Amino acid sequence: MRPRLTVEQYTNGILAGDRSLLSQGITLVESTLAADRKLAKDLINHSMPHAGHSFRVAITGVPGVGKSSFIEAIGSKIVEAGYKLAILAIDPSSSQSRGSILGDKTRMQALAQDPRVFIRPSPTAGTLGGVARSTRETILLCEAAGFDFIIVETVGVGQSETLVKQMTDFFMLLMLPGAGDELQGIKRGIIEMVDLMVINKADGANVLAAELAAKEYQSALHYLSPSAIPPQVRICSALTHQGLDEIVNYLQGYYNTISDNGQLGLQRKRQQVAWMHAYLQQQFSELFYENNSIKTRIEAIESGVMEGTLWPVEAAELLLSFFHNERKTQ
Ligand SMILES: Nc1nc2c(ncn2[C@@H]2O[C@H](COP(=O)(O)OP(=O)(O)O)[C@@H](O)[C@H]2O)c(=O)[nH]1
Ligand SMILES: [Mg+2]
Repeated sequence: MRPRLTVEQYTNGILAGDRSLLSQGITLVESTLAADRKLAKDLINHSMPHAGHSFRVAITGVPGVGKSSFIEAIGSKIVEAGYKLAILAIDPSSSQSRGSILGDKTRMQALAQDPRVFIRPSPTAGTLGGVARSTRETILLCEAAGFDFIIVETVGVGQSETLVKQMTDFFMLLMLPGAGDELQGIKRGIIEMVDLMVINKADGANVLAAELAAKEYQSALHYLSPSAIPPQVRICSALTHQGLDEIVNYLQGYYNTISDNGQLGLQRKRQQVAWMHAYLQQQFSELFYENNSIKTRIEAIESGVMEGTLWPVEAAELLLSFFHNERKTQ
């Protein structure tokens, strides 16, 4: 077992901007070991008063759209603008093979050597709930360590984006130039979360297609938009850096606007409440499925549902009654 530090040692190190202790602290909050959870909770409690002072930006898009290239390119501009940048990459493929993370690390090498940048690939560890919990807590730790611009990169394939939306201030979707009407297989639910759509790879022979797509998307977004600040479309090239300065400017302007008009504060308060409910749901579900009475009966009841002798609702009610009875006798 690795030697554990005290919560004070972790907190003081993180507040002093010690990157190694920040990394260790993140490993701690990612841990699912019961022995680590208590220390992790204490660490979060100690860090919380020092967190919150950052712009949290989600960047998503299908594999190959250029997220890593884009983040490396825009990352240098963000640090040039005076920010300390943390990049958290949630990559579902990383749990199967470490290949993609290594690939990204090589590409992000230039940025990774900058002392104003902290890059952390987060293994998804199989569960979406795990992503939600440890990424939220990782954001807080990075903020406590003084990082004031946080990028959370996810692969735009579905459910993890909804979770990431709940923990960030700004949602950016990267798209490829071309076929505008079918939205490139991106789910409508994801399109509705967008604050900024960026059409990447607008270089060489792609420029015209990118401009056309931008027009189409802009009018499509216009009809979807439920947010106070209408979502925008921009085109850029992570390769030539064309369009990147404008995107950085837009992000800065957006952050200033939502900080000044109170939207940021309100949005984060709502996210805190949602976090509480998400945590409760997770705890209740654990409590239920770890209950002995449930563990011993669930298979038989599942078979009943499979065979059609029990209706799903009837089966669920039955399990709930076993659960309540067992709790009463405890
Ligand atoms: N032409 C062009 N290629 C790009 C651009 N951005 C990324 N690429 C290339 O697209 C491929 C996928 O990029 P990557 O950043 O790994 O995408 P990710 O999977 O979304 O992280 C790589 O071969 C990049 O070099 C761009 O703006 N223009
Ligand atoms: Mg990538």
